[in-house]
Parts: sequence; structure tokens; C-alpha cells
Amino acid sequence: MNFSCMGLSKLCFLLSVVFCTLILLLIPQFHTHWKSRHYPLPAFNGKCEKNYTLRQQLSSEIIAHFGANENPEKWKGYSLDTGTSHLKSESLQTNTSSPLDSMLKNLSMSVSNSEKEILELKEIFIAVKTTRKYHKTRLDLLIKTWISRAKQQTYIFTDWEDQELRQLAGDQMINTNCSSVHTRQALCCKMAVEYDKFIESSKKWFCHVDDDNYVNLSALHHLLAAFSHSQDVYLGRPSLDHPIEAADRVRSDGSTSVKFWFATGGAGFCISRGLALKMSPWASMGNFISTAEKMRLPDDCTIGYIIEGLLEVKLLHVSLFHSHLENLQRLRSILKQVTLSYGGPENQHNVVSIGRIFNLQQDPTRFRSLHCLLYPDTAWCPAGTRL
Ligand SMILES: *[C@@H]1O[C@H](CO)[C@@H](O)[C@H](O)[C@H]1NC(C)=O
Ligand SMILES: *[C@@H]1O[C@H](CO)[C@@H](O)[C@H](O)[C@H]1NC(C)=O
Ligand SMILES: *[C@@H]1O[C@H](CO)[C@@H](O)[C@H](O)[C@H]1NC(C)=O
Ligand SMILES: CC(=O)N[C@H]1CO[C@H](CO)[C@@H](O)[C@@H]1O
Repeated sequence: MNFSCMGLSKLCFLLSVVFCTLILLLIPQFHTHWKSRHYPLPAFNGKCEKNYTLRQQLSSEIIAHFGANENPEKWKGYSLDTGTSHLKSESLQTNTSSPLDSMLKNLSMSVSNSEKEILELKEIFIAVKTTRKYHKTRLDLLIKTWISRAKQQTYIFTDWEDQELRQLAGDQMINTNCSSVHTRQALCCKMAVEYDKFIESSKKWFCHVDDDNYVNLSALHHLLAAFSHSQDVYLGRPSLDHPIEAADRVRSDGSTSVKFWFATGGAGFCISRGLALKMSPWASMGNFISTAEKMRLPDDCTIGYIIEGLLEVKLLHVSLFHSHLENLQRLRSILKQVTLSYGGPENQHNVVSIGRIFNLQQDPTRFRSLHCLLYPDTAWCPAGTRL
């Protein structure tokens, strides 16, 4: 008798807990709060889209994760957290040495001294991918800032014959004749032209960035100089914390699957010439588009597939590259990063924290302030920034 009474009150308690939880879940306030923390997603229609969404729910800093059969020791030097996670940012703040330098110290162990070479900044091919509607809003800012310091090796890939831009950039502006819609096909079309132009140039390194990236040229130069361009090198930031898996429709009819890491295009990535040449059967002269079509993957995933999946060369995970999908406000050691980005109009608050120089109204992306800190001798920088 007593026993069944107790059972009944326990059941009542449980039922009321379930009821309260349901009520809480149904309050719309909780939903909007959750939504407002999402960053805008690129409108990829490819297979990686799901994982870009997933990415938002993961912690904002992605560091290298290791496959079960990989030796973590081997990869230790290849990944570096530059300080968005709480613990690590503290240790960085108390350490005066540069994260890039300490990473390179580890990396150089894997490059024999005989393979080291002198790399000049002009031997790096930097491809900036843009589109007609961003010539004024995004590209102008880059031209005024970092591109002005690297005119000879920066190539602008767009989809419109803009006379003003042509006057400014001359042959460095490349009209890809690709469609200006933001679809997987149009993006792959541009990447294919970028690849062909790089091969045509005889430069040592191919680096791809987007029109919302700031590139610290000396940091990039420093990073690439640690390798030899004839080695197989693929450097960038993975956009997920795990490799993606896709049906392999290049080597099979799609019945087998392939797992690989890829560097997210929005943060920028680099490929050595030696490796780029090996990619040729799947990447040159329109082959890139057919590889991407067969695999139904976006441009940056297709690059990862060719390199990791087909050529079996590993992506070196470098967290000094940054895209607008990360929480940039929490990023530390800003002047030491290789690439940076900003949230754009949909997410104005997601910018790097740089004080002084220009206020948020004058410099919503923070790129102008950043540029003045890096290059105080720039004509339009306020005199106060000169040390
Ligand atoms: C600080 O920098 C030194 C020199 O590069 C390095 O050996 C050491 O491991 C670093 N310490 C931390 C906590 O990162
Ligand atoms: C785009 O079209 C123009 C005009 O036909 C041509 O001169 C140019 O070479 C084309 N661009 C590419 C990358 O093929
Ligand atoms: C970034 O660029 C500035 C200006 O050239 C340079 O002083 C700084 O050392 C660079 N950062 C790294 C990590 O090289
Ligand atoms: C395309 C693709 O690889 N999607 C992956 C995204 O992440 C989920 C969860 O980890 C995987 O199951 C999918 O395969």
C-alpha cells in the first residue's frame, strides 16, 4: 500500500519535470537567443554545407584532431592554437615569443637543411577571389591595405570586366568569365582559373584567399619560407574538427567512400608548386570542374579531395589562418596571424579587437586600423601611429 503511494508521487514528480522542460523549450525567447549566436553561413549548395552548419555549434577554435591510425607525435608541430581557447590564450599572453616562430621551430625539424631555400615574397602567387558586387565594398579596402604592399604577386579573380579595376590592377585583374552567382559550379570555375594561372606563372607557392581576408605578408612569407616549394605542402585551417567523408565518384562509381581533411577557402590556404603540379590530372585545363562535378563538392573541398584523397598528402593544420566563421573577437596576438577576416554586414560585431587608430564607424572591419599598426608609414594612417 505504502509502496504504491510512493510510486505514484514519484511518477507525478517526473511528469511535472517533463512538463516544465517542455514549456521551457517552447518559449520563443530561447530560440531567438540561440539563433542570434549563429554566424552567417556561406551559401554553398555542396555536400559540405551540413558540416559548415555543424561547425557553428562546435567550439570556435579548431585545432588538429588526429585520425585513429595517425601518430599524434608526428603532427604535434603541425598544429598550433593561437589563443582563442581560454587556457591557451593565457599561456600565450605570458609568453613573449611569437606563435609563428615556435610553430616553425617545430616544423623545421621536418625539413632537412639541404632542402631549405631562399624564398622571396614575389615568388608567392596570391589569388584573391571576388565577384562583381564586392569590387567596391570589399576589394577596394584590400587594395588600399595589404594588396598595396604586394601588387606584383597578387592576382584578382573576378567575373566582370570592371574598367576602373582594370586601370588599377592591369593584368593582375583576371576576368574568369565565370558566372557571378554564388553557386558551387561558379566557385569551382574560378578556382580552376586560379589554378591554371598559377601554373602558367612560374611562382613557387599558390595561396588562395577570399575578398574578406587580410593577409599579413611577412607572416605568410615567413611561414612558407620554412618549406621547400618542391616538397608536397598543403597548408591551411580545417573548417571542421574531423575529416569529411564523401562517396568516391572519381576512382569508383561512388560505392566506396573516401575520408579527407580540407582547408577552408574562407580562411585562405597555400599549396607548394611541387604539389600543385602533381594535382594537374584532376585540376588543370577544366579538369578541376569535372572533378568537383563528379564528387559534387565545393571548390575548397575538391582541393582537399585531390590532395589528401587522391595524392595522399596530408593537410598541415595551421591555425594562423582565419575565416569569418570563427569568433574573431576572442582572437589574441592579432599582428601575428597570417590571415584575418571580418563578419560583414550580417554580423558586424564579429571583428578582431584592435583598439585606437580608427573607431568602429570609421573602420567597421578593423582592417584599416590593423594596416596602420603593421605599416605606420602608410600615407593615410594618422601620424599618431608612427612610433
Ligand atoms: C614559450 O616560448 C618558448 C620559446 O619559443 C617555448 O620554448 C616555450 O615552449 C613557450 N611556452 C609556452 C607555454 O608556450
Ligand atoms: C574571358 O573572356 C575574354 C574575352 O573573350 C578573354 O579575353 C579572356 O581571356 C577570358 N578569360 C579567361 C580566364 O579565359
Ligand atoms: C606582420 O606584418 C608586420 C609588418 O610587416 C610584421 O612586423 C610582423 O612581424 C608580421 N607578423 C609576423 C608574424 O611576421
Ligand atoms: C559531406 C560530409 O562529409 N558530411 C559529414 C558531416 O559531418 C557528419 C557528422 O560528423 C558526418 O556524418 C558527415 O559524413
